[in-house]
Amino acid sequence: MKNTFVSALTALASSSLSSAIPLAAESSALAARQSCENTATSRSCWGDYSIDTNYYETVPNTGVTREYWLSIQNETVNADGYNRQGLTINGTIPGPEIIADWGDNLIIHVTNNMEHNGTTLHWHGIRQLNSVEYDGVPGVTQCPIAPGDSLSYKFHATQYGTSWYHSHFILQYGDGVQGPIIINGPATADYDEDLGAMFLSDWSHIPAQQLWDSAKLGGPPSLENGLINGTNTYDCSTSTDPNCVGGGVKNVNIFESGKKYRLRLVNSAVDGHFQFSIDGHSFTVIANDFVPIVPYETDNLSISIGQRYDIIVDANATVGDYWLRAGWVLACGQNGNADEITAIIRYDASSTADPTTTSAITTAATCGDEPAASLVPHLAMNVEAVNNFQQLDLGVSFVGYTHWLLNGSSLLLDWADPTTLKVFNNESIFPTEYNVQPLENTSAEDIWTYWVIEDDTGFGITHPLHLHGHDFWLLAQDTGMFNAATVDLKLVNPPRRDVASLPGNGYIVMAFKKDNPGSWLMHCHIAWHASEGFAMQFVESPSHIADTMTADDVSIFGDTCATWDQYDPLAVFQQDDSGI
Ligand SMILES: *[C@@H]1O[C@H](CO)[C@@H](O)[C@H](O)[C@H]1NC(C)=O
Ligand SMILES: *[C@@H]1O[C@H](CO)[C@@H](O)[C@H](O)[C@H]1NC(C)=O
Ligand SMILES: *[C@@H]1O[C@H](CO)[C@@H](O)[C@H](O)[C@H]1NC(C)=O
Ligand SMILES: *[C@@H]1O[C@H](CO)[C@@H](O)[C@H](O)[C@H]1NC(C)=O
Ligand SMILES: *[C@@H]1O[C@H](CO)[C@@H](O)[C@H](O)[C@H]1NC(C)=O
Ligand SMILES: *[C@@H]1O[C@H](CO)[C@@H](O)[C@H](O)[C@H]1NC(C)=O
Ligand SMILES: *[C@@H]1O[C@H](CO)[C@@H](O)[C@H](O)[C@H]1NC(C)=O
Ligand SMILES: *[C@@H]1O[C@H](CO)[C@@H](O)[C@H](O)[C@H]1NC(C)=O
Ligand SMILES: *[C@@H]1O[C@H](CO)[C@@H](O)[C@H](O)[C@H]1NC(C)=O
Ligand SMILES: [Cu+2]
Repeated sequence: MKNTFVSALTALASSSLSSAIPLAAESSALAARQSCENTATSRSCWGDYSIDTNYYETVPNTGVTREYWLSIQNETVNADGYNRQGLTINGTIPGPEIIADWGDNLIIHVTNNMEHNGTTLHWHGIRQLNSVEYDGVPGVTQCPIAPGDSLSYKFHATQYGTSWYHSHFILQYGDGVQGPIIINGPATADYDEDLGAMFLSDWSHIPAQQLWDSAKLGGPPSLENGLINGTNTYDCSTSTDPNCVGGGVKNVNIFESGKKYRLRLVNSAVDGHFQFSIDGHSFTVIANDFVPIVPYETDNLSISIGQRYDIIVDANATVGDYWLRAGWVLACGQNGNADEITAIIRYDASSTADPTTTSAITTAATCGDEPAASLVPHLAMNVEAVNNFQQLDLGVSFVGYTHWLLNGSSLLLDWADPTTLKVFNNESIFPTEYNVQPLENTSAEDIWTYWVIEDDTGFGITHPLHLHGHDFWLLAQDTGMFNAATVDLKLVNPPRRDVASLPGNGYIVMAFKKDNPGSWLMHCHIAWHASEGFAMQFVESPSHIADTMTADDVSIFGDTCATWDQYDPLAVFQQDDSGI
């Protein structure tokens, strides 16, 4: 296998690929627009661009390159007063904030400083337009980064807003390999201050990887706690466990009366579905995932794993201390500290009092997403009438352990032979367990593709589905069986995003544009389910993938595989999950 890919890569590298496909840059129409500065009272502005710019076609070219160095390491962590072995990025959970402006180039140098695991980083929601080799999925877009090796991920920030990066290798993100990525850009409503990303997650006292052997035999395990931006308290007062040392703290943010604060919410859990709220405050929602939306007001927000919501909170309550809640929705899973996954908002920085709990909202009884009617993209885009649905039914089988099936097949990848490499080798028939759906456009007009995912398991579990490489248009999302004759499709400016929930015993209909050559994963973002094979990949315009890579990209890709191949035979631990 090694020989084949080396020759394939040599062939590619020498085929005079001098430059990648250029990104859409300034259009002359926009040059005519009057430049307008982004300030607290003009957040829709962005220089020569604005909130009205069609960011799928037009992206600023700032010429700025932002470089970051990240180290993935294995160490004892204490997020909530309990000592355990964890995996961090530069020593923290969440990892360092990666921040850039819309249109910047990013170069992120990732070093695997773990002793016994490969790794990758996936930039969740980033389209990776014409840069599939930096999407960070082992066995799909790259070989894993071997212990001691480094990989420099390079991509252009074609979108703006809030997201997270995380390992896509086994269950590593559940053990801490996750961090915020923020791309500054215009917004659909004004605010004074940006408080940055706020991660909502669940947290285990036993490493997720140690739970895997039992977790895979049944439903997701109940983890001990949840964290807000990497921190929480945990009651060790009656514990005799020597690792329960106590001293965990709540995340605290200070509000100044009269100001408006932007918060960037990210659900980075392995199993948790959150209903976010702040006692005594309503707030305005301005973006879902990387898509700015028409602002709407609410006092609670349902956030599925992988989803992001940007909100603006008006500091207009009576001066005091308030709980901010990542309300655990019990209908979707269990947690040992479900009622106390909280943070604190204070109007007086010197206060140390615990908030009173009088104004808590009632926790939702169901796991669904925000209603589609609330999620109206600001940049309105319609979908062409549907002419051809393709359907994938979700099933389950128990062969040794739980395997989720899409159209009868559970994902199983060979890390050393990623899909992209197979494409370079001109293979057009993929192993069944790679769960490949080919996507080709026959003409420039043949751009849309339509997919139905239907839950036929009878389990009634809601699954957050995440698509790589694209935003999708959410045409329908309902319980019951899909029926093409009767389904009520929303074709006029439907919600557009990169994660949506497949309702238990229901279906989802999505459309997206075949405009990005690559191998793109679609998977359930419940980490246990992804490890249990609930995933497939679209291999889109494979004959154009090589055109998107420079000779440099090709040789970097080859180096990562070559180093992994040298490591693999010595691996202490063998692959024991789907690979993602
Ligand atoms: C794949 O096909 C292309 C175009 O036909 C050719 O140039 C290239 O050498 C082939 N690569 C391999 C590894 O066979
Ligand atoms: C992460 O740690 C490395 C050293 O391991 C350091 O060079 C780098 O600056 C750190 N990165 C950030 C973003 O703090
Ligand atoms: C982390 O360190 C522990 C303790 O030394 C070790 O057992 C484990 O294999 C290490 N994990 C990785 C991923 O290197
Ligand atoms: C990763 O490391 C953990 C120990 O931390 C081990 O249990 C697991 O089997 C390793 N997995 C792989 C695929 O290396
Ligand atoms: C959360 O942590 C990140 C660093 O990972 C920091 O940039 C951000 O400001 C914090 N957000 C809040 C709301 O505390
Ligand atoms: C605070 O602001 C929200 C808008 O975010 C508004 O709905 C609410 O009525 C205001 N509350 C008070 C007490 O002014
Ligand atoms: C949550 O917000 C929605 C509106 O977005 C509202 O209809 C519902 O009553 C709220 N739920 C609770 C428990 O407050
Ligand atoms: C599902 O599997 C069947 C039988 O293997 C096959 O005929 C069909 O094309 C598959 N459907 C899709 C959308 O891949
Ligand atoms: C497929 O669509 C792209 C636009 O995304 C276009 O450039 C390309 O020519 C189309 N392919 C064919 C075969 O028409
Ligand atoms: Cu799932």
